[in-house]
Amino acid sequence: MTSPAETKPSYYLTTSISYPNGAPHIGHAYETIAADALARFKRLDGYDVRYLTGTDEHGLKMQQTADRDGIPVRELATRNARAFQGMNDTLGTSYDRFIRTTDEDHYAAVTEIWKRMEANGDIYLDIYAGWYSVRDEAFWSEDETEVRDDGVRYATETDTEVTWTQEESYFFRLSAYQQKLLDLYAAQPEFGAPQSRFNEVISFVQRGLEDLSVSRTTFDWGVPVPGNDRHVMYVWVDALTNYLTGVGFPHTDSELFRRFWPADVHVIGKDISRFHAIYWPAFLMSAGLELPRRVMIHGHLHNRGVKMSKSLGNTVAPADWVEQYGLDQVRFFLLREIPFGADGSYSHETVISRMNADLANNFGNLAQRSLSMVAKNCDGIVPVPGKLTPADTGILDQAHALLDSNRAAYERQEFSRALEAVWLVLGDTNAYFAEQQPWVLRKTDPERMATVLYVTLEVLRVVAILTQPVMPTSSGRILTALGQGSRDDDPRRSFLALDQRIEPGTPLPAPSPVFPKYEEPAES
Ligand code: ME8
Repeated sequence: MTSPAETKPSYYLTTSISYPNGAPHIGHAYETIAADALARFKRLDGYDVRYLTGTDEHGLKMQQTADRDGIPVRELATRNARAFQGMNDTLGTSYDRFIRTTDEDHYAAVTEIWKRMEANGDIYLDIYAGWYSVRDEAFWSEDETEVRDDGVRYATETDTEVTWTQEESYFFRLSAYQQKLLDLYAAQPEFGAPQSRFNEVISFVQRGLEDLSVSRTTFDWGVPVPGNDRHVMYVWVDALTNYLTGVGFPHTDSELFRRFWPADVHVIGKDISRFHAIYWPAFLMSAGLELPRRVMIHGHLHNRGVKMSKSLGNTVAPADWVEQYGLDQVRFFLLREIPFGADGSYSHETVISRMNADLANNFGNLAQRSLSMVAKNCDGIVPVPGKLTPADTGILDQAHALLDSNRAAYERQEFSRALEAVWLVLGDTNAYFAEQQPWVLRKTDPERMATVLYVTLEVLRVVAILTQPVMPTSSGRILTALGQGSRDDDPRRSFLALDQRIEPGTPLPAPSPVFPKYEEPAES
């Protein structure tokens, strides 16, 4: 017998895995919320979704933080991995596995990919000498570094200190993959996105690729190289392979692997695009594995336009924001305010402006006004509409066209566009409501009032269904207020509910506001 999951198309998405060398900040939350919204959208749209997130626990940076704090590195990793799990709980994310690179099955996966790359002739032993940045966990060539006024040499691109490092190292023959990667980019123009960030990757590859140092001997906090445990693997070989571990690799004949590999999308930040769009496909080609379909590169968040840093004290803890503004408000703000591929800025003012204008006024107020009128004037039951006018059908058609435009936007991870389209319809519905004046019709033409209220409730239903991926709780509450969800076709489970319309005669609970206006706390 086939289970329902097997009849659905599969969809596998991942976030990057964060370094647990400190507490999560709002930038981490941003990536997580975006991936979660995508996972939820795809589930509602009928996919069997697997959503992976986790922590990247090995490497020199972790070791050095632990040494500085005077605690064993494993303890540091566990403590902060919990903090990242806690962030996911706070954000209400729907991941299927939280992977830690210290998990036992991950060692097996990393060992196997290494062996496959070695068997393919792509790994050799040599001496490495170069400028190493601990912060970036990467070597930079001389011309990618510069000595600044303080006499210290920095990696130009990342502003991190580099030191001259010389050691025996295994190398991956990345140079052999230049043409294969360019062929991949040409054959799969959607492999990297957005285009501007993908173009940077392509021109980097066009300039030529050097072989990559993929092992270290100066510390041992990592996965040992098979057959030579004086070396641990370069943390990026280890980290990237988490995406395979998450679907059961090395068990390539397992249900899980066959169902979900290759990944549909890796959601990552702009600083790690090279690792994902160059090294990762090269490793996979070498190991004879299929390539992910897409790498979606998001921008970074800045606090009032200023890069966040611990030393400036301008980082934001996700839990603080959730407490101050509310979870769905934070999720909505981040995805609506900033086009996903672009860098973006946030401030208290921009958050409350979105909360008050978009959520409280355009959505919450329309729901509260129309539902209160139904409670007062229609016995709390969805009214029977009369003959529809062009104004009615116009607004209903707009609302029902949103599924297609949202699908297209989510397919390209353009969350702000999806939400913008929904809010355009909400804006038009507010204008429709104001023009039709149902509170006047109540006396002059009650049947027409019933139709206007019916149309408004139906638009609200569509909007609530489509905004669930971003605001699961609040949109769910609007659906409850609209009497949705007691039947088999619960719109909380499937977009199929969009094929129908709200049913006249549905009893509605007494309405209560869902999106409060943000009020500044009184000064004490
Ligand atoms: O890079 N705004 O981990 P990480 C938005 N372990 N996103 C931000 C951000 C900001 N201000 N700051 C960081 C790593 N990020 C590796 C990944 S994947 C196999 C290994 C994003 O903890 C950053 O771009 O430094 C990355 O996508 C994620 O947070 C984790 O960063």
